[in-house]
Amino acid sequence: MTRELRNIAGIKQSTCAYCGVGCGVDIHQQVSPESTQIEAVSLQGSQDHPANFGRLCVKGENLLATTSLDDRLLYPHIKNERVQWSQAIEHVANKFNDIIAEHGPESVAFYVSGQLLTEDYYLANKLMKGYIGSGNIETNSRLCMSSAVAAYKRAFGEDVVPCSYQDLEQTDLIVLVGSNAAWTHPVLFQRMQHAKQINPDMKLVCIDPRRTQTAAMADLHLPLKPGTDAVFFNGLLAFIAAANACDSHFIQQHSEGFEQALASASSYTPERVSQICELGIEQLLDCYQWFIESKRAISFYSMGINQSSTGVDKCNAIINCHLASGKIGRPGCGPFSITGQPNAMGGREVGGLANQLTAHMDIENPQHRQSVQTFWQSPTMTQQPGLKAVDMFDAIKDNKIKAVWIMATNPLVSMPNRQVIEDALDKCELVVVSDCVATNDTISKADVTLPAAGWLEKDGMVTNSERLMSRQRGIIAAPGESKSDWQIIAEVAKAMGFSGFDYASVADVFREYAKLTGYENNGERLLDISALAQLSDAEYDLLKPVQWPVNANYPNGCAQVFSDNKFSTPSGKARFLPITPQLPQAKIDNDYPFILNSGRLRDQWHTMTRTSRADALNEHSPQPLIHIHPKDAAKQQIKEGDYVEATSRFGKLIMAANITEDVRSGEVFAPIHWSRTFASHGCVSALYSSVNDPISGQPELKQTPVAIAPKAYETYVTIVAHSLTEETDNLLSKMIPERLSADDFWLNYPNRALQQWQLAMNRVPEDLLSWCKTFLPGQYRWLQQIDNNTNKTTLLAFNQESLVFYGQFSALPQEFNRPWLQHCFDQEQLNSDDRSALLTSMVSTEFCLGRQVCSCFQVHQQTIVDAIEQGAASVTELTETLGCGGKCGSCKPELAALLEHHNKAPQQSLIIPSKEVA
Ligand SMILES: Nc1nc2c(c(=O)[nH]1)N[C@H]1C(S)=C(S)[C@@H](COP(=O)(O)OP(=O)(O)OC[C@H]3O[C@@H](n4cnc5c(=O)[nH]c(N)nc54)[C@H](O)[C@@H]3O)O[C@H]1N2
Ligand SMILES: Nc1nc2c(c(=O)[nH]1)N[C@H]1C(S)=C(S)[C@@H](COP(=O)(O)OP(=O)(O)OC[C@H]3O[C@@H](n4cnc5c(=O)[nH]c(N)nc54)[C@H](O)[C@@H]3O)O[C@H]1N2
Ligand code: SF4
Ligand SMILES: [Mo]
Repeated sequence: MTRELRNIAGIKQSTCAYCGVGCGVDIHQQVSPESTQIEAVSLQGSQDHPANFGRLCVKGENLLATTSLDDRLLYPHIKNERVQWSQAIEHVANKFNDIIAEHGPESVAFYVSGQLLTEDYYLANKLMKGYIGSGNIETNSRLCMSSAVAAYKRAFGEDVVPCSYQDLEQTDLIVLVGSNAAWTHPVLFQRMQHAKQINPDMKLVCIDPRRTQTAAMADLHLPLKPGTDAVFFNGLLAFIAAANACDSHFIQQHSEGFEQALASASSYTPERVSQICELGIEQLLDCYQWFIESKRAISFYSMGINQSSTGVDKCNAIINCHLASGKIGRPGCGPFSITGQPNAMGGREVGGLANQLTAHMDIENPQHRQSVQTFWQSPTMTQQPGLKAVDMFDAIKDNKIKAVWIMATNPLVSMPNRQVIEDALDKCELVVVSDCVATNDTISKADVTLPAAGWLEKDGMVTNSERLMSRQRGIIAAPGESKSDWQIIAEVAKAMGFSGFDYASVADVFREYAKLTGYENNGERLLDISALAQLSDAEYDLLKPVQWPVNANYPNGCAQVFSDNKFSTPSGKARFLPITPQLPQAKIDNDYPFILNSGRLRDQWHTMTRTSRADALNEHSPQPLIHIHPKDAAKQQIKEGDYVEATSRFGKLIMAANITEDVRSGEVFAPIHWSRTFASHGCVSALYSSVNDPISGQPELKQTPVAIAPKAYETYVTIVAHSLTEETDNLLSKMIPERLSADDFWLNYPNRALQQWQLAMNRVPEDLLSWCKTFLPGQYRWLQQIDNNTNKTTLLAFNQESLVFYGQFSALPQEFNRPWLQHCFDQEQLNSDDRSALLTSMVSTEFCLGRQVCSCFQVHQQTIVDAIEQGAASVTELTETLGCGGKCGSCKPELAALLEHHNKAPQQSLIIPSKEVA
């Protein structure tokens, strides 16, 4: 086996911290001349990493900026008091032990994350299931992958992703379902684009109610009615059968349940599907026809499928079509569930979900429980699955669970129905949070905070969407007293009195896990990496990316699983599932007549704890916008840029309106990234109910009924201030939210050099100058300009001649020109033209460039439009002229959309515009 990794002096390879694509990154390191510590100087995509072959998206390109020490959690704290590690560990261990002694093992829980590394995850699971003896270890992957996991298990007998990225280059058709890969898995999307260039006959279909950038780049966009995907795929199954396009040999020899599945699907004629899904019949038939005509096809699905109260059925409806047409187990084929988090897959392997054991063993199988207990030589073993995420937080709220340890996730923001989560954490006797940052919403509820080493500082394994295991490498020293999660877990376990947690290194933990995958496996489970159980520390350190299984049969890993058509079910056959499609439980009515959809933006990651640190990533979508169809906006009397309040039965949000035909009428969309840390009313998940899939427990996070209305305030305020000192920064962040009433609005734009706030209030401060001065105590020169015509007051403060504070109060919402203000603050002596322009809000036109489209080269929309008008006719020409799209390529879909919008077809591909459906 070749395990040698290129380890050129000065360059070390690691894996990107973000999405499940799992791109390799080469880090250029050097010894810092000042501190003599190793520092990372620059980074680039690894040319030889099979996930990306050198490519990175914009988030990956900006990874190094996220390792700054601003707002890092550096020391352990109990009740906000800094303590020694020994005190913190003892406190957590004693409290867990006391609560378990009094109330039993089910009274405690861990809530962990697909952003832990495999070794961290493995130990957390081992401690809870085999030592504490409860199944109550749950993970944010419940919100993300659990429907896909359950469906694979139902169909294949095991949670095995049957595809590899190289399949994307060897296929004739990719159907993206509920995936905005252009933004969420950009490097894979670029691979698809590249494959299309090589094979112009290859087709991309995008099934998404919204016209996303992915949809805009597809050959066919099917903007189906939200939640009707199972109808669509039942229809496809019936169509395959009716067209005699079944693979009868596969069905007969290698599968079971076809007849029943077809019986459930046969009434879904194309006409009926077109009616229920609200799709044009021609478009629908095009897609169905392409599927049966294509020798090879991949369904590439993600959150639009999984985050549903019937997500498991939807996944199986997709899998059924692949089984029926024999499009599985061979190159270029398969139902490809794409993972979100960098190590969601690793979590699935080690049994991070409450209803799993470890190494794909079954928690409800007594033999498997015995095997794992024997292997661990552990004192106990949970006899039952633990509580799934929604039930777990309910149990905390009901005081059944009295201690919870949250690692690497921010559930107050990401779980549905925030009020329940907030109540639960308020009531819980002990909330421990391990995180890298000092501030996030969940940390505000913690009794104990434990500083975790983060990306680039910690070592371990991650598995990407195609079962490829890659090393994340600790290259720089962990700051302050932060430690790797596996070390923290092992220390708490030992302090609780358990043996079995003495590991000399992270490689030691990995070897144990690798060995367990082969233990009493007997070929029953494909997840077998036992060939890696003997790695020396040095070999582990140099391990090259490898796809599991990695065992005696596949010593170098295996890209194509199921090529022998043997599945992990008792019969060895794949299973069809009969699917009866259900609509979302979220139903509109007169009070809540719109469906709120939620999802991701290109340059932000989840609750922004990482991406907000990289200024380059904060310009593409600086504020959260709620997308509303023009018809609905007219009906609700909402204009572009108005503040809009969206209210559900569970919560409300306030965001500015973006009126666009990209969403269907009747549906609004909001991004998931803003939390209470960055905005007063930006938390979208708060509006969702706890309704979840009865099999997987995955919450219905794509549909919730809402009412929308414009929201007017007495006064709209912009505040921009220099980050003069930590004190002035803290003053603003603390005082602004405190000064405002619960109904007022505030938004804090992340930026490292400038504090930037937008407020909207119902009470106008009597004396604006004194109001502003309280944010900036000290000797500054203040200027005030009142414009009675426009009802605007502008206040400036200067330190000598340099601008340190800008405040504007207005009776109407104001455009906030960030590049212009930045330009003014950047001057050591503010020139007089800029000063009067600031006082009169006459923004110099050179700064009126619209949104930043390309984050790598900071190219704004107007510049691109100008270039198009001057003749640039393709993405390549735009790149040649302006640079945009020439580095990471994440903005290419937007460039193509701008070209299309300005009447220049971006490529030969036929783009069918989204059809508006009443
Ligand atoms: N930039 C960025 N990339 C990320 C992340 C991030 O935070 N930021 N997070 C990562 C993670 S953890 C995940 S899980 C992935 C998620 O990756 P994706 O699943 O691609 O992302 P989402 O934006 O959540 O949702 C995808 C699409 O589902 C659509 N949708 C909504 N309802 C339906 C429906 O009923 N049917 C269909 N067919 N589609 C529907 C939405 O309109 C949306 O465009 O992204 C990963 N990559
Ligand atoms: N409405 C709605 N809600 C959603 C979704 C949606 O589409 N719509 N998507 C859901 C999905 S798919 C997901 S994956 C979740 C994501 O939601 P979360 O997982 O809650 O969001 P993150 O911001 O990624 O939180 C990760 C936390 O871990 C910390 N962290 C990073 N690295 C480490 C580490 O090495 N160790 C430790 N201890 N901490 C670390 C970060 O600072 C951060 O605070 O949101 C879910 N919620
Ligand atoms: S696609 Fe982007 S975010 Fe995902 S792993 Fe690659 S570089 Fe990181
Ligand atoms: Mo996710």
